[in-house]
Amino acid sequence: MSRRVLLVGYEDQDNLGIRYLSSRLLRDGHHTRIVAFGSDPGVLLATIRSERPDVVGFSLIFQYMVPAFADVIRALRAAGVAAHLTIGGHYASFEPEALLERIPELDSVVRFEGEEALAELVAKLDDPVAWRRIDGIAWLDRGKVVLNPPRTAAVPIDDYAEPDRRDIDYRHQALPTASVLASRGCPWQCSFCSIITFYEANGTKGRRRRDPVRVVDEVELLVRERGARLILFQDDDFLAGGLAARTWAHRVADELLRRGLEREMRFKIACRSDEVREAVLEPLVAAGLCHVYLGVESGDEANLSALNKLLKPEVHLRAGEILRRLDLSFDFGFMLLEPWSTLATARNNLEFLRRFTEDGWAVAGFCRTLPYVGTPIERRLREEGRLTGPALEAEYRFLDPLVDLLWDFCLMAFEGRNFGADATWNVLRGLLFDTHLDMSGRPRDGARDAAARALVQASNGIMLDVLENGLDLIEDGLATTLLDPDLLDLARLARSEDAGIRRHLAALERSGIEDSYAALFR
Ligand code: B12
Repeated sequence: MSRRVLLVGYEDQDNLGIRYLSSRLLRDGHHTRIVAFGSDPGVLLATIRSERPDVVGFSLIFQYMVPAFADVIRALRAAGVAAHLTIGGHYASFEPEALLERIPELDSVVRFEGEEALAELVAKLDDPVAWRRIDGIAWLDRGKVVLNPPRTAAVPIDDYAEPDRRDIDYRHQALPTASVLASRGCPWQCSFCSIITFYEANGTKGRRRRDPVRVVDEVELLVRERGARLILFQDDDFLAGGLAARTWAHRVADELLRRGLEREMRFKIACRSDEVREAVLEPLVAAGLCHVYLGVESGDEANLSALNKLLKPEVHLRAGEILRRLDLSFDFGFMLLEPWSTLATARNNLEFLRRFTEDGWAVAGFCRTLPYVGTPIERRLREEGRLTGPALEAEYRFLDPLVDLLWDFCLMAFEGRNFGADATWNVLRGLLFDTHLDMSGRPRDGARDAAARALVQASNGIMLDVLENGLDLIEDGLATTLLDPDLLDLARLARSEDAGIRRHLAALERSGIEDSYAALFR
């Protein structure tokens, strides 16, 4: 029986989760429609009225969005929507009970990789007994959460049909940008990340790599038939898996070159610093690699150990040098503070950021570690009795109240610079990516690239100087509260300087750096 399924998800970049679900349902002959999640339920309600779906599936990829999803789902029910409402994603997979208790308007939660479970749910929809027996879901039985047995049968990675992109008009994007997944999972066990626990619970521990020829088939279709010019590989770590992974990556590069695609597109990957080597990256650069997202996270040995990154700060510095030598732009994730941080580790991170970004080749920015669900850090903080509140709002204080003061100072001083979708950190990353990109029909403007780098150098310098002065005041006991006049002045200075940077940025931005670009770094 062909069913109508509406899939709703956050979509700054192609939401591959719902697009893989859609292509799986299309294979079974169902009718699917994909819409981006928006916090106004009215828009979705109108779509539901016109689409009349049997099932509405919500993709919750960021846990902080649970309240927004809850409001929309509640409003849909209140408006009389009778479709089966289901949800999936990391938070839903790890916390199905909490989610169903928080949003009892849902009918079910599909846990972990959802393609097969959703296909079975849709197929058995009109048999209320049968669908409630499906493995890998949770549902509400008169207010009581029922967790069905996990789904164990793993789907071979090359059996997944390519994501459904029928509705995406790449050609009208100023820089046509498409996302591709060349593998799923990651072998590394970083304590702040839920990828390994997610795929372990999915019965597919580690990393599964797709056939390189199939990966390039997908890229070729996107470039030559859909007009994509920039490919974002969304693999958590494109080079994870030692020699076998490097050989695999080089086969992807060889296949791109064999088809001459390096002349028509550029691509971005994410990887670790200890995977950055000239001999490993040069073949990828020849095939069109233009940008790397580096999982740096910290420049302090104790922090890196608490984050279980299994590498040293100098490995990051070496990776930065190699990426510069290969003329690759890069951006990186960075946590100034993790739950076991001290003022000394914060100072080491500050000094590391100075060395790593002093030339403005990359934007310095930071956040702090958040105890996301399913992560070893969340578990450890709970065991230490330091995590207060339910997983979703879980909060922790640092071991040293002076580190709490430092973090509160950072929030006050760098609110617009480091935090939020429109943070200067993100916009400057977008700018550097834009100015450094060099491809046929879009040659790099060397002067603009240098100007962008100078602006980033200035912004990095201001942030690090303010942070250093704030740290000095706190460490020397000269500032003991957030209301300390010197801290307030420093924060005011940081914000006014950042406003200055934003004015220069506006002047530099070629009119209308296309949204798709800025979205890259939001
Ligand atoms: C691409 C990506 C982004 C993109 C945005 C993508 C988009 N849609 O616009 C960008 C770069 C913007 C981004 C930013 C951030 N990201 Co991000 N991102 C990812 C990444 C690397 C890939 C997502 C993907 O394509 N996965 C592949 C698909 C196939 O898997 P999937 O999405 O899990 O979907 C499957 C299942 O979950 C399930 N499923 C999912 N949805 C649904 C729905 C239904 C109805 C069903 C039945 C099943 C189902 O079935 C799907 C198919 O198997 C993931 C890591 C990952 N591997 O998933 C992190 C991840 C989602 N990001 C994460 C985070 C924390 C962030 C940031 C907050 C980081 C930061 N500090 O800035 C920001 C937030 C930005 C913001 N706007 O608020 C975390 C979320 C953790 C959490 N518990 O909330 C993840 C899990 C990474 C991690 N290691 O922890 N991100």
